[in-house]
Amino acid sequence: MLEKVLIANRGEIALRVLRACKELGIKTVAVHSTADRELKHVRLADEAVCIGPPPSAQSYLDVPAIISVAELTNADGIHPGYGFLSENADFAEQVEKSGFTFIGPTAETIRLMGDKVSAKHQMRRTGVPIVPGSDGALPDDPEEVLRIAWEIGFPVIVKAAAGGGGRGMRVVHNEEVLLSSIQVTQSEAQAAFGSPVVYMEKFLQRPRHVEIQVLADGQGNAIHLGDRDCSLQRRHQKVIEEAPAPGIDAALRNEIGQSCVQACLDMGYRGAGTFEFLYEDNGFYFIEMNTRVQVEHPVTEMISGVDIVREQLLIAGGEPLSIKQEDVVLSGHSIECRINAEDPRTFMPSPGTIKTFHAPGGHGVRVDSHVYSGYTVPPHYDSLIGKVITFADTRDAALAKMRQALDELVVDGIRTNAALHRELVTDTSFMAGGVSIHYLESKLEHEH
Ligand code: MV4
Repeated sequence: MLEKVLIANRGEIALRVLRACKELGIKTVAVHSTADRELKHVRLADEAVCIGPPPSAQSYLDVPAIISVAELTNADGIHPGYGFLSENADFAEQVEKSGFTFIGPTAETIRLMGDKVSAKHQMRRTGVPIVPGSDGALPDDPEEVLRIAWEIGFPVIVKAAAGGGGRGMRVVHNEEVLLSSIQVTQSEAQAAFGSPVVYMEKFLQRPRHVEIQVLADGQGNAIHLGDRDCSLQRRHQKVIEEAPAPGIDAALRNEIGQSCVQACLDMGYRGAGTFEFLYEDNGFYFIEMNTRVQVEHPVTEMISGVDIVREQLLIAGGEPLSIKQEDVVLSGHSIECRINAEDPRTFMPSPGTIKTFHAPGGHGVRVDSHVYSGYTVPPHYDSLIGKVITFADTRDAALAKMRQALDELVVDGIRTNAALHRELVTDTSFMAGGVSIHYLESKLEHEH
């Protein structure tokens, strides 16, 4: 079992990891920038070490500094949270080579899933349904590329193999602009990721974003914890997530969950992970896998009763999974609203000092947040200041709880997106369930 964990992150997820460690009797080490001395988890940690100035590149992304602190404090595990170094295979490798446990999959797995072409290959091998497209990277021969595009059928989407999360992709509607679009995407990919490799897929026009949460121990055991719908997003930033995804056939849900479990077993996956799918016309199409804990993990915890971060720590400590698939009972419905420090009109980050903070509460209400009255949101990092999560027997009841929770929430002194959430939880289309990935952006376009 792990005895002391270094938390290589900040904000709400650092606090989330700290709480899970404390509950398991694991000591904690916080590393933080000079801008983050006042973070709640820094105060709660057994030890805290400042690792650099505010810019992430000189603190939360400084691999030698983080590993030095692990050595100095005698930590045995490093939890990367999400963002920052969480999906950096080189970091995972360095952590392990320095004799520490990386709380996540192996560097090899992170690399395999980080390359979207090899990730799709891996899924094809298991039989996880994928978006129809080029079988691997696009070839150089223009004739060949055109043949592939016609076989897929326009519109197509060209994506960087090293991209993901919406970076490095381009929709192509006809043959005339195909080759030039590929060239532009290749140059952008080279500049952004250092690799020009691109692949092609059928462009799905009105899908939903549905993802499956998995846990695997790397010892031959894997389970899934059902799905989440994360379709409500703006510019690839999720705004509201929920579990389960509304209106999905139970047999299909189990089938897709089982195929994700099989993929975990086939690649020897270890840790928590998420399989991302586009869902359209009752079909699931794999696009990417995330090899980290995600912001929206609480909605799955609420409907499954499984503490995902606790499981990450137990798996990293070498414990076999204690939960079998038969033991996983998904019940009720959970919704998460991401509260951001941002301008409600421009969506620009709006850092500053929170004069008053009151978290909502009550039965079925959970708030994952590191902020408090008097806390200053620094301008250097992402603007997430907390997550309001509700859980109830039904989706309608979880929505009703969310309306009440948002009415109770007070964040004074800075601008936030709380008003947008209040509007969304009374939006008729969202309330009906199952809106597409384009819904929020088109609503904002029409109403603002
Ligand atoms: C797509 C797509 C439509 N067709 N792939 C964007 C983020 C990255 N994870 C993949 N993305 C998309 N891939 C095909 N073949 C549409 C998107 C997409 C999207 C996906 C999930 C959530 C929000 C999105 C917003 C715009 C586009």
